[in-house]
Amino acid sequence: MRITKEEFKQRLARKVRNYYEEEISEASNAELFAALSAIVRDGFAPQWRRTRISEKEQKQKQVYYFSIEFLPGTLLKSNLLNLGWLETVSEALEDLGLDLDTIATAEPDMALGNGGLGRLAAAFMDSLASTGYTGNGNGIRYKYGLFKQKFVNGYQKELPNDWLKSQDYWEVRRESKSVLVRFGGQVHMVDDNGWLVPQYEGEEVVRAVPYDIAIVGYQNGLTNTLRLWDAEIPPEGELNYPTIEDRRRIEDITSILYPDDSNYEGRLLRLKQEYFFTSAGLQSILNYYVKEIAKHDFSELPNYVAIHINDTHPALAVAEMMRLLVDKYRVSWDKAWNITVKTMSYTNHTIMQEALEKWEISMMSELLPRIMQIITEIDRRYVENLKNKVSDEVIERTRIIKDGKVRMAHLAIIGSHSINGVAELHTQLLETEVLKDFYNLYPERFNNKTNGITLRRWIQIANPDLSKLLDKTIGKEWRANSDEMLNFEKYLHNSETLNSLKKIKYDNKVKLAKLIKDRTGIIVDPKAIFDVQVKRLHAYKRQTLKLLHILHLYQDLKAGIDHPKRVVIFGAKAAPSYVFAKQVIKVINETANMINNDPDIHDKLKVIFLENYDVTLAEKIIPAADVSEQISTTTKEASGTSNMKLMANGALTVATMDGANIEIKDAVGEDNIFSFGLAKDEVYKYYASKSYHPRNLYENDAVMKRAVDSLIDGTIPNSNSEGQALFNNFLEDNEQFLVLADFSSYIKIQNKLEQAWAQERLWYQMSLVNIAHSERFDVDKTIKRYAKEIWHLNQLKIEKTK
Ligand code: BZD
Repeated sequence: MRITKEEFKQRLARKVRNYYEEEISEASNAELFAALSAIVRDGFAPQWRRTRISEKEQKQKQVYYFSIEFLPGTLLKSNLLNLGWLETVSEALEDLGLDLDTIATAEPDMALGNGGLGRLAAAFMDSLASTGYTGNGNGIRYKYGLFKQKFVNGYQKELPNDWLKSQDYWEVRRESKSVLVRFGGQVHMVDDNGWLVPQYEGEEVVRAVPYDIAIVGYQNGLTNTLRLWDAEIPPEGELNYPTIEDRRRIEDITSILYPDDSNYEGRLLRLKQEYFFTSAGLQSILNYYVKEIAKHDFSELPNYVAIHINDTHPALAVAEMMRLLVDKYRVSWDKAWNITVKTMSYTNHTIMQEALEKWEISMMSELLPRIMQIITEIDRRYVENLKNKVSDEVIERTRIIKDGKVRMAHLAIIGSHSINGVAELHTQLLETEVLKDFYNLYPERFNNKTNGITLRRWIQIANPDLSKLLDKTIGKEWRANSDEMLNFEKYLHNSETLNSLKKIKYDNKVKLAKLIKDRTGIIVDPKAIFDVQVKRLHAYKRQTLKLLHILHLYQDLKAGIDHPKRVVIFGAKAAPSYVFAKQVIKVINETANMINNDPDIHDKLKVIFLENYDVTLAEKIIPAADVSEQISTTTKEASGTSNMKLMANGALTVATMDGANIEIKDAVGEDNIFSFGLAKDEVYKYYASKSYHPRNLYENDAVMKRAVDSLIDGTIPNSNSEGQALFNNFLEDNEQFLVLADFSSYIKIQNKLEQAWAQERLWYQMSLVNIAHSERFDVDKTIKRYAKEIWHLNQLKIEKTK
């Protein structure tokens, strides 16, 4: 549905009058946002309805993406873009003396995720709709999103993120679709006409109420649904006379998002969350299937439904599906198992041991007694089946239940027909190292799906000037079909284009410099190299290596050795309980303070750690980056996605050969990336032989020693104990992230980068190549591979709106 400027202005005036009895000129920013988002909602409502009707009519197979995190950020501009209204609305507002960007600041950032995993889930939602598939998200409507980060004396403090405090404008409560989820109590199996059915006693009943969020496809008339579940007191009859304590206990289930990324904490409430949204989602899927598709013929289920398990948090889906099919719908175990495996697929996001979920049997039996019985039976049959086929060792290594614990990855793998990693190297490591036994058992289940990013958000919305340059050079087609971006490479020797690229980057840097000044009071020179590392704070991501480089530059400058001007920009949250990560934040903040206030340094080097990195802030930093730091210990970063966003905006990558960095290098060629560091085999050699002795490196390298010593010799004020902690960590025998092992190679590549920076034309040529080849990481390509190779979906036929 098209809209003209005049129509839009009229609608806005009407909404503001209806809602607030005001004229546009009197409305506050928040009121304008409310009115504008209501117009957008009216805009997609008809196609949302039409999509639902078409689904019922066409009965196409649908995928349900189960994820404990979704991190969409804000939705106003992306909904406008996807409706095809962005330009018109932005211009109409300008006519009225208003600014869309200002109005958009009233929208809270929907931070229902920690980092890459949650952001990927949100990108997949946008992409499924935009590529024309019917895909549904299934997750949790957390009352409090990821904490807001503040720095106090250089330390991270966490503040609650009460994002629902102002009304949420995008969700629709669908009470009629509520289901009940049961926890605890006792189960007894009783005979009912020859069928053993569970009888529950003393269990806690929780009502799961869905809130649906529209996911508007990119100018294709399709609108999908992201369904987030809220935990509420059950209706009377299930729980009579609830006390305040009952209410609190139930509401707690969906109260907070666990702020741990790449780490596992075996807490009861987390297990409750996992079962809550998994059970609610599956019940509602099967309700729909029974009503709309095939009554009670479940053998057809895999032809209509695909369920994706995003990391192991929803892995209970395997057991819950069995429970529903066997107990509720009375399908035989063998049939039900066959249906379950054909329906489920699973993505692994990490090879780090500390992130792999393992639940105590005792905890699971108490909270989910029937589910624990079912998992025990799945495990028993698994062992039974493999006896005499493979060695007992392999069985013991791969079975679900081991040493009093339920291994969730094993449940997901045994219960799925597809298991994928998120970048080529990562999948290869799953096959050859981490899940080797499973790969030998089920090689056909393993496949790679390299991650992707929504170019719509990261170029079209975040970088409008670059978008216009692409339109002007290669035409507008790239906006719908990213293959076209490769044509940008034809402009490699076109001076006008290179100059435009330079100007666009400069203008974006001026804007970011202003934001930095507003937020920190620090003035940075937009002519300096903007060197960016934005991602969660984690030892394996090695913000520490960047810190050592900063200290090295500082000492050089103090000693009169010159370097090009550089502004190092960090954005990173640490898990509240992750002591080392918080120590790193403190040391970086104190280092920044020291350098930024040193009159000898002036503006040759600035270090900016921006608070509260989130999707909204990313949209401002990424278009202004010259350099993208992707420096994780090789083998540790499953894929990375900020690497893709930054290259798409023309930043040049400094990269270890880890995760998707390898594929970026492959796409742009080795002359257009700065790669360094240990190779995979060298890393594994260190691990296997336990022969990494960083102290030797440190004693024999004066440059390294000078940087590392500055952590403990009083150079950096106010951070003695934290500096000491970092120092000790770097020098520990067999330190697992190999920071010092990569130090000198990192310094060398940074020197090479400085030389490239001096050759301006060459720099922007490299930048141009990176932009052109970012098409390879378009999430729509990723999603089409999932749709074809894992979920076996067809596109929904829907009339394109006029
Ligand atoms: O997933 C990340 C990986 O570290 C990245 O390499 C990868 O690009 C993305 C997307 O595939 N993993 C996470 O973000 N993990 C978590 O956020 C997480 C959250 C809760 C518990 C465990 C892990």
